[in-house]
Amino acid sequence: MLFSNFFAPTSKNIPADAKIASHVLMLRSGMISQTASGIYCWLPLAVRVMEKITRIICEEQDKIGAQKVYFTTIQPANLWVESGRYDSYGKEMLRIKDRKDNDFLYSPTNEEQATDVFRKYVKSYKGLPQMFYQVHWKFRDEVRPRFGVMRGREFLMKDGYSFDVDFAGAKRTYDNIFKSYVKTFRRMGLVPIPVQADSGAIGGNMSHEFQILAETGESTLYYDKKLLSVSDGELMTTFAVTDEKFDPKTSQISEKDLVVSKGIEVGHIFYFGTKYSKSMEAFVLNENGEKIYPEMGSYGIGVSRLVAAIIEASHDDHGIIWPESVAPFDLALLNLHPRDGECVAAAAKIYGAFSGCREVLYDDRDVSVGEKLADADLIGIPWQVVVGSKNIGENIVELRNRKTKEVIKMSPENVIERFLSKCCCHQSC
Ligand code: P5A
Repeated sequence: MLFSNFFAPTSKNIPADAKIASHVLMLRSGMISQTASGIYCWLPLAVRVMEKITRIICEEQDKIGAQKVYFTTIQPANLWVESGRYDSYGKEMLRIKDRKDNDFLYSPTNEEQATDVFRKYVKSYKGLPQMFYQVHWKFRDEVRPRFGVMRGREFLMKDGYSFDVDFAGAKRTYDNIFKSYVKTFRRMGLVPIPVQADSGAIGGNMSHEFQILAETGESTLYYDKKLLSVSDGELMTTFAVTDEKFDPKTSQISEKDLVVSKGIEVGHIFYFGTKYSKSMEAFVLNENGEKIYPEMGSYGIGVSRLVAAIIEASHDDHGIIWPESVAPFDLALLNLHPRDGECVAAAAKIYGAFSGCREVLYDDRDVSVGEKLADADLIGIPWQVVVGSKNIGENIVELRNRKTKEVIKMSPENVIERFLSKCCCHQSC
């Protein structure tokens, strides 16, 4: 992609309500554009990141047998009347009427709809277990939308719903999801802290939040410092709670191991038994022809929030530092002197060699060296290949690491070789 054609409207005028790094950096780098309070358009850089995040999530979901669907963003109100949540959900729900005066709503979550699809088609215990997930937009009319996409009103969520024949099955599913979430967040370069949580409006009696540590987080976490070094299996039993639940008198964490930090909730999982299957009469028949109500759970990841959360966890004074797995591009190619024929030829050669194999943002703009370097640091692509007049006479370019700031001088051919040897796209490269 040529930067001169790329729609990343970088900006220096940041509104005063942008108070945290991720909000400021997303606006400065032209990732998002606000359209109303808590409602944002997602521009190309942000979409590239969100799609990488989505892909990691979907791969990990598919591995544990969850099946991707699309429920709808608009639901009929009667499903929520059946579950009893139509009134209790309150003002966070955006209520809509169609032309025939029927009541609808914009999905804040989809437990009812998942239960409805299930009950229409699964009639026997042989159809269990079952697990669906989607990555879809939600709307919650939050009292205080803030911090940009971190707490939006419209936001993208991965939401999953499981149906099991009994508690033992539901617990197995819950544990599998738990482990899969740990892997999912780690693949994004994050350190997830699972926290025992309340289940709030979703209901139920077993629930974990997945938090990542960040000074700007809205949650206060109390956790055992062992959490940062235990194995994935032990994570579930090592102790962490949010402030609402922390009581120093009954705490299982010894004083010397206790750490108090701020966190961002990037995921939340719930086991709620037969709450929805019973209220919505979603039952199957067992071997003896008796009714059983499936044991359910629901599992959420804040996909759009993750874009901001990853920035909170990984940035410096100059801008964003994307982990490679979610970076909008693999490489930033900076031609510092676009009027110098040798530089143009070298940059074109490198760009051409990666075509179709590596995602490269080629800064071919006729702007100052300072602006190019500053924009590259702001946008935060993990590797920068810098082509400049001084070095190119000796057939040298600089490979810079955005995170470590390490600079390695090498020939354009070596840069090409280095990145293509990691390539697994099965093309002719
Ligand atoms: C679980 C899946 C649920 O809605 N129902 C379906 C359950 N859980 S949750 O905790 O309410 O939300 C799941 C994750 O979505 C993110 N999130 C948000 N992101 C941005 N803006 C918001 N206003 C917002 N609300 C929730 C969080 O990451 C949360 O963990």
